[in-house]
Amino acid sequence: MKLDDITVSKAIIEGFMNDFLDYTDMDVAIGGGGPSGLIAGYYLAKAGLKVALFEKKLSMGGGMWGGGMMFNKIVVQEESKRILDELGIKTQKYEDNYYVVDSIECVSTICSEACKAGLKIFNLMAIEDVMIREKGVEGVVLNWTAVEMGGLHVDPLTVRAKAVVDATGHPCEVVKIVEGKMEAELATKTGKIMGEKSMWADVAENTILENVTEVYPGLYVTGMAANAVHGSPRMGPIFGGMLLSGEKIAQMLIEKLG
Ligand code: 48F
Repeated sequence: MKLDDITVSKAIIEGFMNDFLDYTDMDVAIGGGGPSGLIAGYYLAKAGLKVALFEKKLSMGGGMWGGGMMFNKIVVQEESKRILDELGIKTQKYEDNYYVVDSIECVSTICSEACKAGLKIFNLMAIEDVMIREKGVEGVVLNWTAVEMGGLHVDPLTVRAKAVVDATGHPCEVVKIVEGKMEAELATKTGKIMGEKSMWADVAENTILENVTEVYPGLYVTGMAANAVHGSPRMGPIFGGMLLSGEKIAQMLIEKLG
């Protein structure tokens, strides 16, 4: 078959533009493609909601690829193992309640299953602002990561969503944007971002599910962002809370949005 480079270009441009246009309006916009954002996207898409995930880096997976201190294994506890079983990810029992998982298999499979379920992923794009209207947060403002990296003065574009999920991990970037711009208080004990506390897996993993909340009308937190916003500890390379909090935010939004 004779190949034409221009046809290759046109196929890519048209394919991307069709997707991007389609997702100027959606049910749920997720910021961050770490484990919590991907799991949230998987369950939301599986339930038939129109959901896109915006990840500022080239690849999905956030802090999961690197395991613990670059040993590419992660640990999950019994309570979350069923999610990995559902996705067909191998777990190896260590002792008691602990299972060891290959972080590469884990990230790549979650990502693949989420895409197959219907999650639309846009990588290399960052949420740099939010659209706030009468009801609260009603969309996100996007720009290419390269614009920020290059220090270029380029205006962003806005897309509409019925709900926005901050899954940006430790920096809780989307909530930080809202906190910085609004006089209204966040739905936390102090009305502000409380900040994550020092590593304590037991407390962190046991408080994360109650931290999965709507922190401002239309804006929800999951994953490490939930613990950072509500002032709970970090947990390091144990990932059950990330999986379960992704599942929980999906359940909340499926119930709310139908
Ligand atoms: O940090 P990350 O993996 O978040 P998570 O899902 O999981 C946390 C764990 O990895 C680990 C932990 C677990 O035990 O403590 O740290 O809560 O993934 C967050 C993703 O969000 C992206 C970032 O590149 C990363 O891949 N991100 C951050 N800011 C933005 C963003 C932004 N403004 N727009 C889009 N993506």
